[in-house]
Amino acid sequence: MSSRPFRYAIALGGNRRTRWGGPPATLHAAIQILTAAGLKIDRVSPIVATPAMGPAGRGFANAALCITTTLAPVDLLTLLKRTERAFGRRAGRRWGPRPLDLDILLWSEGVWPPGHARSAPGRLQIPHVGLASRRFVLDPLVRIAPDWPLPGTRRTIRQLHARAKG
Ligand code: A4P
Ligand code: MG
Repeated sequence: MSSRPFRYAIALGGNRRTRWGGPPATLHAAIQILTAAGLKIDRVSPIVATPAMGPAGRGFANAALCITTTLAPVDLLTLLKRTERAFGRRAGRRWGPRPLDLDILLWSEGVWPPGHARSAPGRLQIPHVGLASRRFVLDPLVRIAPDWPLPGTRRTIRQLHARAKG
């Protein structure tokens, strides 16, 4: 593991009650638990209510974070998956209802895996594949990282947000 600090943008989403409360309270609790796990939380977006995209049913709460950590991408993903499980997330239908979804959107070093535009299906890929087109990701992210450029393009999050369909 590297000791160099990296910056990441992370997406949070959920549309099920947990023992912490409804989706917004659950996202607040998740941010506290990620802080306790050692991530330095630099910026927190507002928590927004969004209509479900796809077959997930009821509406979601979504948010985004900018963080700093020495964890490499795969180690950060392990921490995020462990946190999802602590909130009752179970492997199941892809895109199904979920108490907590934590996705890595961006990191300071550009793309992951390094030097590859695409990784194998199901394997970690940064930027997240849905980042550029999803309003429920871009709406919170533009509030905290408008000038972050999408690797491999000249476009910023602000520009992607302006182009994303409603
Ligand atoms: N994976 C690959 N790249 C990444 C990354 N950058 N960050 C892999 C996190 N994980 C990544 O993820 C499936 C696999 O993607 C994992 O093995 C991981 O290694 P998952 O979280 O287990 O499954 P998922 O959440 O069902 O898939 P995914 O792709 O995360 O779903 P999405 O794209 O997050 O969509 N509507 C609203 N309004 N708000 C939402 O938040 N979310 C979804 C789920 C659908 N509709 C929604 C929302
Ligand atoms: Mg996910």
